[in-house]
Amino acid sequence: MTKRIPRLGIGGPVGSGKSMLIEKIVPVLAAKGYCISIISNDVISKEDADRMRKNLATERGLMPENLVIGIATGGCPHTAIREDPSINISVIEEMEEKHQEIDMIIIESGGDNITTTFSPSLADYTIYIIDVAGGDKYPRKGGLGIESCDLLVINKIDLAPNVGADLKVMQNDAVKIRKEKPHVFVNCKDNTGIDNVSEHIIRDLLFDSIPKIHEIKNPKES
Ligand SMILES: Nc1nc2c(ncn2[C@@H]2O[C@H](COP(=O)(O)OP(=O)(O)OP(=O)(O)O)[C@@H](O)[C@H]2O)c(=O)[nH]1
Ligand SMILES: [Mg+2]
Repeated sequence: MTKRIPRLGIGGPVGSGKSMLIEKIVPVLAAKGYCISIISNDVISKEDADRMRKNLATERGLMPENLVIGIATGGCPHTAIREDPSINISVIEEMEEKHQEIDMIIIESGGDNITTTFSPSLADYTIYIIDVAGGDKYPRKGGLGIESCDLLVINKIDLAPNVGADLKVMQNDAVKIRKEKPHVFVNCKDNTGIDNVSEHIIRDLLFDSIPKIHEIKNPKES
């Protein structure tokens, strides 16, 4: 009997940093011995999958090349991860048949709107990633993606001064709208917050104990 491999869904608006977040968390998880597979959805290209395969597999050997798969959905990104996730599920089932050594499958959604969510039949744990360049109003405007995901990532905090985004406002609004559910501030360029995101995944999706769980704090918390 094949085991069900844990599935992490990553969604968010176009260009918010979904692929770059994956490129940052995979090395952390690979260093801890996890075997990761990536499925990257896009509307008409497989560019992100090709880029991640090159960066993570071909050049750094962090995973086998055949464990990075691109899907060109041809339609609305949320359709392929929520209304009819059958293409993704059939790819995952094939991976489960052939590669029982995989510890986790990451599914990147195509860039979409703030109501994007994953079907529970596709993803077991979900991250929604926004970036500060959209303005500090973003968390309080809500939307199913922001409200219902297991972990909200607020990315590109290095750009906050350039766009006049107040991270404290974003933090307060994220707490208000998500109640006790967590959020993490991230800068994918310098790895701020990446260990924190990885710890959430290891603890809450893979259910592994981390030898030393740091207190989970956001960078701008005083
Ligand atoms: N300054 C800054 N740029 C970032 C950060 N994270 C990602 N970027 C840049 O943002 C752009 C988009 O990043 P991607 O990872 O391709 O975003 P994406 O969400 O996968 O994009 P789509 O899949 O096309 O929707 C790239 O040029 C990245 O280099 C960050 O933390 N800070
Ligand atoms: Mg991408």
